[in-house]
Amino acid sequence: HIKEGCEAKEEVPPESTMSNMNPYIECLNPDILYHLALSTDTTDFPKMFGDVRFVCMGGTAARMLKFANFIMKEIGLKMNSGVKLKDLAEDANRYALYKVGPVLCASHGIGGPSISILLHELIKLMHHAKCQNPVFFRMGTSGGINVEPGSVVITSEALDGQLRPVHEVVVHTVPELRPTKLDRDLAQELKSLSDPCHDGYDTIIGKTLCANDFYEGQSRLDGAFCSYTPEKKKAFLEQVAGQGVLNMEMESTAFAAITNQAGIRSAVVCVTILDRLESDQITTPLEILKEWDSRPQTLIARYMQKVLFDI
Ligand code: R2B
Ligand code: URA
Repeated sequence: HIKEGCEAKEEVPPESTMSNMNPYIECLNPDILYHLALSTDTTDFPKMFGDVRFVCMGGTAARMLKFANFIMKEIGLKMNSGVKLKDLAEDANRYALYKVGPVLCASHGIGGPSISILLHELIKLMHHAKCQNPVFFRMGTSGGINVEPGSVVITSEALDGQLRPVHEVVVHTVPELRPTKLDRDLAQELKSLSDPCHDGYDTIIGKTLCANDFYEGQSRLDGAFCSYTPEKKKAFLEQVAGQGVLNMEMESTAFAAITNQAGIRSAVVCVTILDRLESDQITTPLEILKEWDSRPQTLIARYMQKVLFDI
């Protein structure tokens, strides 16, 4: 018989902090995260992913492997140095997934549909792992508008191709418009960690236009087809620049809307690799592009170091 007030406290792990989760997930036994080749019956999610505090996403597997190795050094997981990182989703052959201590790194491919599938599965992963308040980042490349190439843009607001701050999901033939809300404080905090004089490039906050295509969707004149004139292109770019749009890419609305729906703090940080008022083709040498590619990574690493080590 245990005396009142002396009961041994059982350690019950808290539930995940994800909001608005699909109630039917609880009926799945197992839940198969098909595109990550992970399943709740073969992986102990709380044990393997329960300590994740940051989820970083970028377009390609190579960029995310580079980032995972970089962050391993930056957050001082020295015991792992020399260890080859394993792609935890390699069996599915779709996205790459690397874990470095509290940082999960995933490649998302190109466009809204691709990042949307990954986000569904990563948010379920967070939920099954009972993760607490993870912060999500998208780090990528973009086309700048009237912005010096090589600058870093932190997105204040993600707009779709119709300049609406929404991500459209068609459900049963009906378009549902989900708000693309990003965390303002996180964007400001990231910007405060930039140092233009020392970095040698600018880091600016502004709106991002998210297109469903790289060519006509971004008013390029170099696609296989083109249904407008150079004058119309110029007028369009100047119009969106006038509305505060600094860059164009292809995933920010889905990323912002889906993380917002799950109650996850998130930020989009993209380097601009050309000025779309000057050109459409990307002629910058690969070596320079590689260096530019690492700029969003550097900023996000500074943020993680600050949060983890309070420096
Ligand atoms: C930026 O670059 C890719 C297209 O080249 C796309 O994923 C994006 O958002
Ligand atoms: N990514 C895009 O989507 N557009 C660009 O112009 C460059 C990178």
